[in-house]
Amino acid sequence: MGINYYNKKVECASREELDSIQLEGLKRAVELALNSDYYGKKLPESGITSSDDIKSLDDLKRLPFTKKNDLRDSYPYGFLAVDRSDVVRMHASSGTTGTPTTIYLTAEDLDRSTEILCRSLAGTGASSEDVFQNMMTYGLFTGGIMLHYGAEKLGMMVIPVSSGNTARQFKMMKDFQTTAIHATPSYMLYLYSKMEELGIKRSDLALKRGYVGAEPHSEDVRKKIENLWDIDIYNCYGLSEMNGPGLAFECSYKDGLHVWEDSYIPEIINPDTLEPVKEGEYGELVLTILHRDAMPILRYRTRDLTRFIPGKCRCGRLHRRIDRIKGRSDDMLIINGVNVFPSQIEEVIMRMPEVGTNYLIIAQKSGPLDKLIVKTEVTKDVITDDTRDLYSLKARIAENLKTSIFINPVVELHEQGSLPVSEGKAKRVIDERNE
Ligand code: DLL
Repeated sequence: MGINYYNKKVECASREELDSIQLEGLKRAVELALNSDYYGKKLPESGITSSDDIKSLDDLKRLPFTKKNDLRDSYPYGFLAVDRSDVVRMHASSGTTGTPTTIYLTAEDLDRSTEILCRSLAGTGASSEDVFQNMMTYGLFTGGIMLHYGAEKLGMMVIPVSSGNTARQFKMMKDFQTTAIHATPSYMLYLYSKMEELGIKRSDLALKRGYVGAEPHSEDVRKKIENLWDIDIYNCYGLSEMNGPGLAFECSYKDGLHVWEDSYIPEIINPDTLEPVKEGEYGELVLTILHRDAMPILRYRTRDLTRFIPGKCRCGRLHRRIDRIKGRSDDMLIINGVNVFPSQIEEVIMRMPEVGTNYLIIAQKSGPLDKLIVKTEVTKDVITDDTRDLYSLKARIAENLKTSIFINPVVELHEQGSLPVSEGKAKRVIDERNE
């Protein structure tokens, strides 16, 4: 397999080189952070008054964690570390409730962020030969415009179509012979389910690869998308507080997501004890951004659950890899006392060929007990006149789920295309118990 680098020097840096880049970056981030109202007060409480207090990477542990609420409470400018006039871009989180969290970038910050996206895309084999259709929402959300910049700088021809309008997406894919797509995994599945209805044949399209992110998805969903579309799918992770997509990205080996360690320091902690977990164990990802002068954030608790993948990747990059996000520490459902992650349910159902491209998980109260309802779409050929087939499929799905999550769910089967779809991130879990 050919390996493509965009910035070989940094991508193939040795561990010692990466450690030294990180130490310099951390010192710089701390120095700048002290200029902000928030860290100007917060860091001295931990005995940090200048970057000279950071002598080794071990000193990271002396820094306080930062949480989403800290960002909210300091809205709008409490984390700003440079003059407002040096800021060229802001973004805001996609949160639907309360005060948004915002980020700021200088022109240099934006260049650095764009550069790591070039590395991420090039690492999957993308080049100026590609026509890149960006189906992520443009606007305050980082998903659209940030990856747009990376793709454009790499020389891909970018179609900034944004999300939604499935018929137009297909028209552009066909007319411009799009070779690469960026979309949520749920939208990639939805798009496929609409292809026939919109009169498009796979052979009309030139698609080769897709970048998916912005929402949790299992390995089985990746395989499903790859098989349906007959393309390569790469996982792209990020969050708005850390400049959005691509802070961790799969290379052509698709064996975990490399975190660009010259720009971020990743830690994985036990969310209860706040101590690091053992190498290879799951915990909460904590990130420190090193290359954003306008707004450093130190030790940000992402709430995302993952683990470091031990060992080295075959691609030669030593930037550590995280596993695909298993879920968020705050999206776990507790059903009659049993912890269930939506990702466990997805894994089971998406492995079954009869299951279609969309599903919905609902938790309800049933008297004093909890009830878990799993609604899944099924493929067209499953719907026959013989209801016995449907009963047996329902029973098999319930049985498979029971084996994995230790709970007996109520399974409902729905026709392809009948469950709700959202334009941005899929909303697949509805907890009606507290409404
Ligand atoms: O979703 C940034 C992004 C855009 C990433 C496009 C990738 C592609 P937020 O709206 O702030 O930013 O949401 C961040 O989405 O904390 C995760 O819980 C989840 N998430 C993002 N990417 C992945 C992924 C963008 N590849 C939150 N796998 C994060 C699983 C993901 N979850």
